Amino acid sequence: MNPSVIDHIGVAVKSIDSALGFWEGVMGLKCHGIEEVAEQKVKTAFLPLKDTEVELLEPTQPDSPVAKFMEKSGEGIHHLAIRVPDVAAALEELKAKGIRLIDEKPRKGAGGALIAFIHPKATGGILLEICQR
Ligand code: CMX
Repeated sequence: MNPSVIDHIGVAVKSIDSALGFWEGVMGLKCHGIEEVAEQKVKTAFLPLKDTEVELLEPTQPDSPVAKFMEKSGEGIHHLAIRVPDVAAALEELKAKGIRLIDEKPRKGAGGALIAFIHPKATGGILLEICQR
């Protein structure tokens, strides 16, 4: 697997514009672009912080996974993303260990990364993303 760093922490928000008031206006982070990931029905904003980033996630549709998450848990930390050198190889390793996956194959995430999600039931309650840049 060879995990290296926490690539980003995903934070579910109702509105990226409002959330930036805090993350930029108060915390002094800088948003490096807003991108829509149509397949996931979310708009994302990345705010780099040294070797890692905060990713704000705003749902674009009521049936978005992030909208469903907020219905249940409200705004807050949604997922943790750990960087690996090879997502496909990491998925094979996880499959061989019988770990419950959400994505069986790598797919394209925001910022051109290759990503895959591991089910929270397999990780002790955290939605975990592995991410290759
Ligand atoms: N963190 C921790 N637990 C979570 C969770 C999250 N973000 N989202 C759901 N869960 C838990 C639920 O609380 C629920 O637990 P219980 O059974 O104990 O109540 C369980 O997982 C099942 O959740 P659910 O509400 O029934 O929802 P679904 O099964 O429909 O979907 C999940 C859950 C994780 C499979 C789905 O949200 C998913 O596929 N997520 C991955 C994709 C995603 O989140 N994309 C957005 C980010 C896009 C990006 O960064 O590019």
